[in-house]
Amino acid sequence: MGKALDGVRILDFTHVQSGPTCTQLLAWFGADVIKVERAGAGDITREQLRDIPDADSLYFTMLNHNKRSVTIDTKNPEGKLVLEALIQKCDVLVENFAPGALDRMGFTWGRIQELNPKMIVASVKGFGPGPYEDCKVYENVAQCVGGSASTTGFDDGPPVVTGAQIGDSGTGLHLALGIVTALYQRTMTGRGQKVLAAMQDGVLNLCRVKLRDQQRLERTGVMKEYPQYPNGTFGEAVPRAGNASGGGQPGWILKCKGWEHDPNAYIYFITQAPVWVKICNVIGKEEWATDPEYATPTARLPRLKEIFAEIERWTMTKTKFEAMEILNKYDIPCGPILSMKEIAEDDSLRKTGTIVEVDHPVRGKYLTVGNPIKLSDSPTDVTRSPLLGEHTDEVMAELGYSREQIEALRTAGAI
Ligand code: CAO
Repeated sequence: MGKALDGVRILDFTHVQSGPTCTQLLAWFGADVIKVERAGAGDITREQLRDIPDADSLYFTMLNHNKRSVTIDTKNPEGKLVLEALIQKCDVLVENFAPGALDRMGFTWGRIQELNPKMIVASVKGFGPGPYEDCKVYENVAQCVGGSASTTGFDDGPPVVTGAQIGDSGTGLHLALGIVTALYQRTMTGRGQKVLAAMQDGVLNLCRVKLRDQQRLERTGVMKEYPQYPNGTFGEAVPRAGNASGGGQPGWILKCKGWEHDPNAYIYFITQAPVWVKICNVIGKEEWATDPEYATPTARLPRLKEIFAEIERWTMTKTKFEAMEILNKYDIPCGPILSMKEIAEDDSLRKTGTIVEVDHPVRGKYLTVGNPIKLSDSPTDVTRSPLLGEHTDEVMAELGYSREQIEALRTAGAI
């Protein structure tokens, strides 16, 4: 079966995490992704956080599946010519260099358009146009400036960054959508365009509900589903809400059997209004189902701490999996806190291709996260990440270079 993006050629000038997550997705959908790296060095993540000497790190391998790697020194005049040939052959150039780096290399938007007016140039930057547009940005900086850190954690503690890489992988995902959208528009206009995904914007997009709450707070001075209500105080800005649900159905993380020695023996429990009576029955508080102090969502809001404490008395008598099984029978929304170890060993995730085992010639077998987006007519086969420059000769030959020319460029340090 063909792939959704068969025939689309991506000039992948990305490094570290945000850009590579984007181009990996495009590769999984069938695009031919040609990753350009510096000879002898390559993407810096090849050697970051190494767990096996001389093998490409998991950081690199897990972000660069299904791609080809070519080495080009794009500051070498002859290397620049090779890059120009690639620009003419490809549909999309994706980059996440520090602001201005592509221009300094000589590949301005104007120059790229001269070479290929159909080229889509897609960039991840830390910030959009404005006072910080020239700044370099990494994941946690994006989480801090995008509203995530100030709204994550507990009220009595400092701002907290989340383990989910919403700044890098999240922005990569935004950029991928921008690219396929621009490719679609190009089918009608015949023209390329610039696509920009700023990490601050991407994080803020994922923190949309917190900007909602900021405006609710300004209007009413209180948010009744927040743990600060009814006894705490609200300031001028959305406070950190601990484990409270971001939506209209109150939830919290509760201890389960074994919590004293297992840091993940917890369950997320949602007191969804339509199943309130069932919750009361399960935890043995049948009287709450009809008691006007507890029977309606509004009546419960000032009592959430007490209610969750009572539910926790029940969850502590069950393991998180036992609790999940019982609660699901009654359609009570909940979820065990799964450790990475449990996720890695989860058979159902392996069956769906969400967790994939990959074989690598240097590091051997390792686990990765497969394509989280499943297309019924474009299934994903995850193949290993390329070795540095593994496809240089192959791609150069496709560009029309002879064996002798390739060797001469290599001797000149251009590839
Ligand atoms: N040949 C020759 N030179 C090359 C090259 C190649 N194949 N590939 C890259 N280079 C050069 C660049 O041209 C740049 O040179 P100049 O500084 O002289 O212009 C240089 O390598 C370094 O690029 P960089 O500034 O992007 O890299 P850095 O390690 O200093 O910064 C980062 C890294 C991520 C902070 C920065 O790239 C950035 O802010 N990117 C945008 C935001 C982003 O994506 N952040 C998330 C990264 S994932 O956590």
